[in-house]
Amino acid sequence: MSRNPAENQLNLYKDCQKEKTISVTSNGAPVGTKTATATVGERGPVVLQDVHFLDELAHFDRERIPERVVHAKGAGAFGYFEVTHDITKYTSAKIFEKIGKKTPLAVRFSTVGGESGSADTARDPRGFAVKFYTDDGVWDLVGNNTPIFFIRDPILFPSFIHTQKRNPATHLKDPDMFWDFISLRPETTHQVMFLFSDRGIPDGFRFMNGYGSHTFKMVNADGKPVYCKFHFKCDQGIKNLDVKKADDLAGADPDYSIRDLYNAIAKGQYPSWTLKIQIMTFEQAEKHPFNPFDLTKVWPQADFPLMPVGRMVLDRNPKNYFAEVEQIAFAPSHLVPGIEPSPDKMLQGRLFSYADTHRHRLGANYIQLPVNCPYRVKTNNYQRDGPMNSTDNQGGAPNYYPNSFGGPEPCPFARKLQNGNMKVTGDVNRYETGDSEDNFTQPGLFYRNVLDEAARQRMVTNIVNHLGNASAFIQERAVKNFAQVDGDFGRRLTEGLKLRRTANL
Ligand code: HDE
Repeated sequence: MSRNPAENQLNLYKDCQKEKTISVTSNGAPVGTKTATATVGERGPVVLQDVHFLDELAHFDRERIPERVVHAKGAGAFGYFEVTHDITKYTSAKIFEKIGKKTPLAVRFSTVGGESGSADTARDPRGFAVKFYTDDGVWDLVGNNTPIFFIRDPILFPSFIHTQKRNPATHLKDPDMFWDFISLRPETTHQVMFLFSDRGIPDGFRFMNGYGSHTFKMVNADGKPVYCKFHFKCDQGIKNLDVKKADDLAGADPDYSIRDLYNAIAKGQYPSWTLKIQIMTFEQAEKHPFNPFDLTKVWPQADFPLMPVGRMVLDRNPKNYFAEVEQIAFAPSHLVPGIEPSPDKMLQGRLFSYADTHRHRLGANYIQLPVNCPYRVKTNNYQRDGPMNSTDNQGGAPNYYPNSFGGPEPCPFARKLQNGNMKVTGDVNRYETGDSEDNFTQPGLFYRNVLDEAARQRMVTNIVNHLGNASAFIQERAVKNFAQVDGDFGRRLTEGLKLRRTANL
């Protein structure tokens, strides 16, 4: 029987072994037996001096690190990015230095709400996180397969995520929690429609686009900034799963997407994406009819056309899942000269959250782990010590700045680019954003222009089947919001929910 590369991994490993290896203890001493504990007599008890046994259990007891609070289930892969078009007039980031330049990278795709053992085919956004190991340090673009998000103020994120997770009493997913929050925060409408459309269940990880989603800032060698958005367009084309197939797979093969990616790469069918950017000048941003830093909106491509930049290819599977995927740590704060954050409040919130969660999940020295470290540069800085420091701790170099003893000096070129003049004025306040921005114009365009009639109907059915499980007053409030997108949308939902109720009687 022919087996696919994932099924056959252990045989492939065995075939590569040239000679037998000797098993040793964690302190490197050869092990005499792996199959018997040391006991008093044949029937026990076990003696405390069997330190090898104790060490095995103690290590086993600590095998799991906390799973990611969101995006816990995912798959990783490695590859490269190659520049195909010159964008040096916008950015001096070394990764985009010249056409043909290749930069190694790591990627992690994920679902968002489910735990580490949950089904890959859930209706959920997909994480699309890319780590570029550039000549100027690590740059992480930590995006999703959607160009927008549910909320526009980061203070709402913990609550929003709680509503997508389990009810604290029942430990079940709870449609009331989900739709209560969604319907109370109408800025979620655009992303919710995307989620319940066909693209809400991509066919694995190879057939979806990726988006940096936020507005970022690019700075060129003269220090001139522009705003930009990043889009990874899938070269394989878009493929989604229909609801029935996704449900079947959730039972029959909950690891469908991980398996699909692993086998494609192992068979040499390397997936690739074309990186494109949209550019908005500061002057255009001033005049733009809506807030260009609002993450619930797209920048219309007619006004801000997509420009090709390069190609991302994934051509290597992880050699060890824990070392290279579970421990990989992406952070929007991992930026390099030439790429900076915009004022987007959501991005600003994320600048804190990721490195913070890594310090909790992996420890203060998470960046020293091989998959995370900026291995293409020498890390000379003034950070020292901390748990699990696994380097030479920068030897005898001075650990304070300024110093007179040859410690690392700041780089004038980076100074020119980083955190250049940015004029900000305004009163410090807590500005409510739920209704202050337009919540329904772009969802209306999505409903009428992006979806065709069949896709519209599928989205309505998907929403009815999910929303129908929520309390009646929440259903009503949600439909009121959707009706503001388009009257026809509201009517269809009302009708669908009515039919569903009648059928259940
Ligand atoms: Fe995340 N998000 N997020 N997120 N996110 C995490 O960081 C957070 C948001 C995204 O494969 C966490 O390392 C806040 C938008 C991806 O390892 C955490 C806010 C987008 C991944 C976190 C957001 C994302 C994460 C959990 C609102 C798309 C998985 C584990 C301000 C543009 C990365 C971790 C991987 C993971 C916080 C919103 C994408 C808790 C506070 C918007 C792809 O730090």
